[in-house]
Amino acid sequence: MLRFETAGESHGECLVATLTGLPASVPISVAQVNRELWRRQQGFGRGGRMKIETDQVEIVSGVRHSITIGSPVAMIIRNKDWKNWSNILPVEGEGDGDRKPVTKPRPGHADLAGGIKYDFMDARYILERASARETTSRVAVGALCKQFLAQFGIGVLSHVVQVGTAQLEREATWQELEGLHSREEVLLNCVDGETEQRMKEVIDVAYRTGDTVGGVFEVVARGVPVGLGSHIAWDTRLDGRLAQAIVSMQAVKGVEVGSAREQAREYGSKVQDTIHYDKEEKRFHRGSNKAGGLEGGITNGSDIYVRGLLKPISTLRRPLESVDLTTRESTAAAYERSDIAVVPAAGVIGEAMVAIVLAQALLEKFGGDSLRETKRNYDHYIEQVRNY
Ligand code: EPS
Repeated sequence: MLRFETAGESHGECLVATLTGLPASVPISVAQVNRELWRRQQGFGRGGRMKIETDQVEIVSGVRHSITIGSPVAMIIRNKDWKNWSNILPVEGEGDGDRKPVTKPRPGHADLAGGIKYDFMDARYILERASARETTSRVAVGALCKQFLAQFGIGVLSHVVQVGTAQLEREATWQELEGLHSREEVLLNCVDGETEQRMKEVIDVAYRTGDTVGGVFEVVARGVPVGLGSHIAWDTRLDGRLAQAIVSMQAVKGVEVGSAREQAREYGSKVQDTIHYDKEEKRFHRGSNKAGGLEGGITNGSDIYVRGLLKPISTLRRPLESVDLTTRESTAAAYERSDIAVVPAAGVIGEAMVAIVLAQALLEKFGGDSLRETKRNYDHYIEQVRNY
């Protein structure tokens, strides 16, 4: 079983992640993890925090001489901002700083529901963990899973298809996504320059008006073999597991597998991917990929397409109406520093989540304590599929 956990708070000492169950001898590059962390920090619409932080991973166990050794991989990413908060959020005692209590919960944030649930009048204790800063840990874990998946020729990439009302009106090619991945400057991670400018304009309006804006990102996984996940039970269906992974992301309110929204409007004859057989090459292929690479909760060998639908983030410079937890009087919701739009970053986090779920599904199917063993099992299965 491949499993991961994260810990850490937005303004605490560091973010932490552990990943247990990667086979031994998977080559690991720390630079590749850092590259993914850098990508998560990019995008027009990010707030002041990203100027403070330069997220860098420290791997403290599980990797030696650039390979996994089978033991849990533990990682730390330090918050540079901690130096400004160590007096405000000390582990023991009161500290000598202002406690900065948050008593004006933001509509749409975890502040109020979390405050009631955990019985705190200070939403600080809730927002510190609810913050999307936690996704730094997820991206670090995803970066390890990507390096594992690469051993099987599987790649996971993303792009932004919508910011507010500005929408990409065409499909992106895999080569275009690779091009985005290697860019040294990220605007909005959209494959079409003109659409990207329109997306930027939508965010400009939000900047000017003290508002925020959401959007849609798409994650594509290529090279995934037929047969991951299973139709046999609700919790083995891989589309369901991917959906859970995507909707677990902060600010994500919806998920789409393949062209689900379009399919809901069409007749059945228009939306299935017809089946064909090439007798020379002795293999099945499809007339289209509207299913997004998944049928019956099983990967079908086509590319996987998953989209995440992000609401606009809930910290607004022009705050909405709320109620003060101490006085119970109407008040404007709390505002500190925040982001305006985070769709490109969410795409990078979505890649990490998809990579984690695929790595789990792959290991469930092929097992193995060492990469050599997993590969042997994988190769035998691929041979069986070829002879089907
Ligand atoms: C951050 C995500 C956002 C940022 C945060 C860093 O968190 P949230 O989901 O709470 O809005 O705003 O930075 C701050 C809270 C801050 O101090 O500026 C991230 O992705 O790293």
